[in-house]
Amino acid sequence: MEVTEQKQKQVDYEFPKDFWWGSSSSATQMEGAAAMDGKGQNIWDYWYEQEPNRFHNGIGPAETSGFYYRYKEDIRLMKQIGHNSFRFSISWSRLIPNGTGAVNKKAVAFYQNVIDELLHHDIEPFVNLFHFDMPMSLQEKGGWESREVVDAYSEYASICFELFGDKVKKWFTHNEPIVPVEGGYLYDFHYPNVIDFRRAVQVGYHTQLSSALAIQKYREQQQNGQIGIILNLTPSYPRSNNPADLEASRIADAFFNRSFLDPSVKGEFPKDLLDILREEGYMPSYTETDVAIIRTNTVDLLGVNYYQPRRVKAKENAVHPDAPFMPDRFFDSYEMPGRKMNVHRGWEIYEKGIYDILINLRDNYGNIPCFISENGMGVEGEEKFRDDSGIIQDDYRIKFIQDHLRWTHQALEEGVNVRGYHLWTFMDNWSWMNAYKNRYGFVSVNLEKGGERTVKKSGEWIKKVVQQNGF
Ligand code: BGP
Repeated sequence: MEVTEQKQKQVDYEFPKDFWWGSSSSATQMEGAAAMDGKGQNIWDYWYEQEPNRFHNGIGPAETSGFYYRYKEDIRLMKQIGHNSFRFSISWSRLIPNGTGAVNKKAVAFYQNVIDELLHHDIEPFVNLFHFDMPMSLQEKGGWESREVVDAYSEYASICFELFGDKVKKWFTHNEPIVPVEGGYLYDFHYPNVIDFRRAVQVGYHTQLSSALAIQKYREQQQNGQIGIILNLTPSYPRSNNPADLEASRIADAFFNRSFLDPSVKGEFPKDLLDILREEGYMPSYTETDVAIIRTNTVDLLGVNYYQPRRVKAKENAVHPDAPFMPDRFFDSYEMPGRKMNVHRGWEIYEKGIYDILINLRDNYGNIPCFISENGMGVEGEEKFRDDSGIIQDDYRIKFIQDHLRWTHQALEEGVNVRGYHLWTFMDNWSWMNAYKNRYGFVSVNLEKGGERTVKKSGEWIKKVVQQNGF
């Protein structure tokens, strides 16, 4: 009786038994050792060599957070703060330095050690195959624009399943596949810094095809695990219910969400997106055989990344007839007055977005098994929150997580098949052009002190949440 009362008082939001608690990360952002032990260059290593000025404070991907050397200490800390699962990615250019051909034995040993170490601590490895890091030798062959590179990826995926599939039972083909399309081929924030809608469409289509091919390979190997994809399903909220705003949001959603969500879960691209591509003359080159592969190889499991909403409105001004074709031809972004902000990162906070995504998956995507694979709060200058005892007092992050977990819990109560919550990220890491500007971790990485790890207040807090399976 007493115990029940105490439990009731402690936990207002109880999560299902076996809920996945943990965090997510990526190879380029945390391994470091970018030129060590035979790793080949990827597009980040190369781009940094060419234009170091494009990275915050000129810090490149060479020595990010040092997980390559310190993985044992880091995994111990994961255990300490209660993780039962952890997502990382394999660096394609570490495993297969030229993208195809010889496998790097030192890389095999490293990933094997990481997997063993996680399992030793009862932390389930969730392994992602591609997190923005195309091997440079394959970028030189056209990257995702090239059908040959799609085959190279499917070969790489197959090698990963053979090497690690006996122990890894959760696989992901891509993280946020729309981002390299946007960054590399539309808006100039990833290498190869192309701005060309036609090429962007080809890249997107080939990426989706590569995912389906990897799924096919995985099923052929019959390893009794699950394979999925991780998508940033940022909802597109219209400014108003005016039909022009609604239309703007529908089209933004087709370009940025349903473009990967529909083929990944349903095996087909959204009709309204295809209509636009056909009408405007931007269909990618494809074969019926490949389309059939996409149709039949859909995911078992979906990872949902959510940080902030996208708000859109109808175009304020007509587009110049000679302007190059861009998705933004159909909508403008909209800053909602009175919106709540994470002032430390300049992103809106809208917790209910996480619920809206989950309900959409329940109602329109067959209630597919899913989990929150990234959510988190970036903070610039977080060192200022370190107190005299050396701990970062990140109460704002605890509040952010609580508020998103409440909506996740609500979705669970309403029957959504949501299986877990992973924070971005375990420890502060390097982030693409922003380098170490925004900190996200449960654990701080003090760059001034040789990367010293210290658990933040949020790390202590999550430990309790996991112990109680709720808060
Ligand atoms: C997500 C990516 C992560 C990470 C995060 C934070 O979209 O999947 O890799 O970069 O964004 O980004 P930033 O450091 O730019 O705030």
